[in-house]
Order: sequence, then structure tokens, then C-alpha cells
Amino acid sequence: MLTPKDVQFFRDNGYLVIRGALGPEEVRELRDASQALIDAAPGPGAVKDFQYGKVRSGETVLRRIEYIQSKGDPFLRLLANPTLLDAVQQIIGERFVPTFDSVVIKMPGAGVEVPWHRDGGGPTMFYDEPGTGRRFPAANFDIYLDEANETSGALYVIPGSNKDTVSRVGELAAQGDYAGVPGAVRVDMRPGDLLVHDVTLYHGSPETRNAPLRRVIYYEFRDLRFIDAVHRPDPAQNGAVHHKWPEAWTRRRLAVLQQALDRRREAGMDVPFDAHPEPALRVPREEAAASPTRVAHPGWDDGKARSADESPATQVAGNKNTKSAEADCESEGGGAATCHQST
Ligand SMILES: O=C(O)CCC(=O)C(=O)O
Repeated sequence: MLTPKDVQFFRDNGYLVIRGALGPEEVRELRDASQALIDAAPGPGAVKDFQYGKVRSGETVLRRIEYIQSKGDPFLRLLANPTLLDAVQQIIGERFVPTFDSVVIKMPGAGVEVPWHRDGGGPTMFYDEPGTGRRFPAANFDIYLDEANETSGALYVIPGSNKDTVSRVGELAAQGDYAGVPGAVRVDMRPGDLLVHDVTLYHGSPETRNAPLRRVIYYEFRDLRFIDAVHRPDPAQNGAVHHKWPEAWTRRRLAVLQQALDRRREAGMDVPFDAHPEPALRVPREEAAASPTRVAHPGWDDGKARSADESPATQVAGNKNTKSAEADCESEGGGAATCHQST
């Protein structure tokens, strides 16, 4: 259970570490399930959900798997983990919706760099409710399956950078390597720990060499009020609609949450509630059970899979691409998933 001090820390610094959020058994099954996916990975360019990148030596390695909740029951059940959903409710808001799901991998031997970035492409990824002044952030909930430290490519963050209204993210790489960037903090994590990071926080992780495997599951959530304001503004008032997430899409995402609650309970695991705490966001069990667990973002499945060379996350020359990666993200139009990911 987060305390008000925890929530305030998150608001002030843009991140929060929750140690031991998952028990050893849940960590074990997630490690097994993710290892099976890695072992069966289809190779670069074959399936868009499996993303590869290049390391400085020129080797191409797996770096990320998208829509992970559809790729095995352990990932689906994780979505209904009580510690995770408690943090989600307190940080995101009562009308929370699961919005992105992926796993980021640093392969043993050679792990791809994730250059400094903000998820979602800019400093305005929050919603301030008129009248109440309440801020609804978008945040990622990062579940660690392996040790993350200096060797295995722990995440670096710049505490408080979530408050920057003009992005400095493009300048960071020039200021030094990750540890050398003024204000940067390395966040060491252990299996089962949870890191919550505001999508507007500057963060990134270096390439690894001869290091052990490092896997982190990223589940992002946003409050429906955020989604309504940012992803489906009224075209009559607003002109062009950026990142359109139709209502049917959020309903399918909420159906995945209901399925996760049901599957977790059926597996004899603890659940925080039987259905979404906000009645308007509940999806009946039968509808949820029949709904797909892979809910891609509009545009994702129409796009051609990027090769390792095209992917902005795979730039290797001194991490200089972060600025252009943001621009790329913004130019994706309907491709919110690409926008969100590591660049
Ligand atoms: O796990 C990492 O190193 C960072 C991943 C990340 O921030 C992202 O994919 O947006």
C-alpha cells in the first residue's frame, strides 16, 4: 500500500521504487514464460511484435517484445497483481485503463542501448483537469525479472525532469555517458521490484557487453479522463485529432483487465477486487473472456515491421539520436505504440 509520502515522492521526482512487489513464485513463472518467448523468437523483421536492435559490434539482438499480455497467462495474470493495481490506482487515478504492454530485454552478452528519452514524445503527457486542478499523469509500471545494476544495464533517470516543460532530452547524451550526465541517478533493481516512472521523466539505459540477461516488463496506465482529453479531443473544438484511441479500443483494453482478474483468481492467486472499481469501466466477464488479449494500438498492425537499422532505438553512435527519435515519435500519427517505446 503506497503512503501519501510515496505518492508525493512520485509527483516531485517522476519515479518511485517499490521493492518486493511480486512474490518469488510469480517472478519465477514470469521468468520462465519470458525465457520461452526469447528461445522461440522468430528473428529480425519476421514478426513485428518481436523487435531487434544493433549493438556497437554490429550484432543484431532481440531488444523488445510488444503486446506481452497476449503472449502467455503469466503476463496476463500479472496485470491483476494487487500491489501493481494499488500503485496504479493511487498514481494514475480511479478510472485507470491499461494502455501499453511490452517487455524490454537486454540479451546476455550484448544488450541494446535505450537512449535518453521521454515516453510518448514530449513534455505534455499529462492532463490537468479544469476546475479541480487535479493532475492525471501517464506512468509506466516497470516489473523487474532480473537484477539490474551497473553491469546488467540498470535504468538511469533524472529525478524531477518530469517537470521540464521544454524538453532537454536531446542534449543529455552530449553531457557524458549515463552516469556522467548531471543529475542522473542509476536505479538498481532486483527481481520482483517495481519501478513506477512518469512517461515525462528522462530515462535511458546503456548498451551492455558480456552481462547477464536483464528483462523488464512495462505496463503503462492512463486515467480515462487523460485519454478522453489527450487521445480523443473533440475534433469540432480541436481540429486535427492526434493519437486517436477510439472508445471501442479502450473497452477492449478494459476487457483484458477483467480477463486478467478472472484468470488470476481462477489460478488461486490473490486479486485486489473482482472487477474494475469504477462501475462505468467494468466489462462483463463473458464479454471479457471472448475478447482478444492482444489489443494493438491503431496503426500498429498496418505498419511494416521496422528493420534493426531503421529503428531509432538501435542507434549506436554515442546515443546522439534522442532528439530525432522524439520527432519520429511525434510524426507517427496514429502509431501511439511506436511513440511510446524506447525513443
Ligand atoms: O528497460 C530499459 O532500459 C528502458 C526501456 C524504456 O524506457 C522504453 O522502452 O521506453
